[in-house]
Amino acid sequence: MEQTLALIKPDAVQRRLVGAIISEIEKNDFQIVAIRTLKLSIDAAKQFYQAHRSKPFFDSLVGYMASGRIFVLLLEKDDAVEAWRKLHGHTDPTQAEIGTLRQRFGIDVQQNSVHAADSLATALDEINFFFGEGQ
Ligand code: IDP
Ligand code: MG
Repeated sequence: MEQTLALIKPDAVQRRLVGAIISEIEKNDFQIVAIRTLKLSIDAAKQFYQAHRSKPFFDSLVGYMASGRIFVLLLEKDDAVEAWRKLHGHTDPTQAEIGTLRQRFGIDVQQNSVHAADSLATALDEINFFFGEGQ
């Protein structure tokens, strides 16, 4: 069974949307096989988003991701990576398909409520980042 990594970002946790988002995850037939909650340090947020380090929004993104508690979920389903990206929707909530989590819950292009690993390789890296040895 394929696995992927999901984050519920600070904007959604702060607005008490954790239950609603987990409910959608379960309705869409994902199995939640691990879950943890934490507040990222600035350094950890920088490391997690290092692929975006040269983007103009990097410092703002890191500050936002370290601004409050997040939830980290390890999800399992056939085709989990693709299925979770489809459910979470376009980066910009105003462009996200109707019914996707970002369309329903996202505030703006930065505070878009959820994160999905973008490939099988990234999923493995991100799962290791949050659930690997030493965590
Ligand atoms: P994704 O999360 O849909 O894969 P990415 O382009 O990988 O989008 O960007 C990672 C995260 O960085 C986004 O989810 C969002 O929180 C933030 N972000 C992306 N583009 C912008 C932007 O133009 N302004 C501010 N934040 C952005
Ligand atoms: Mg991405």
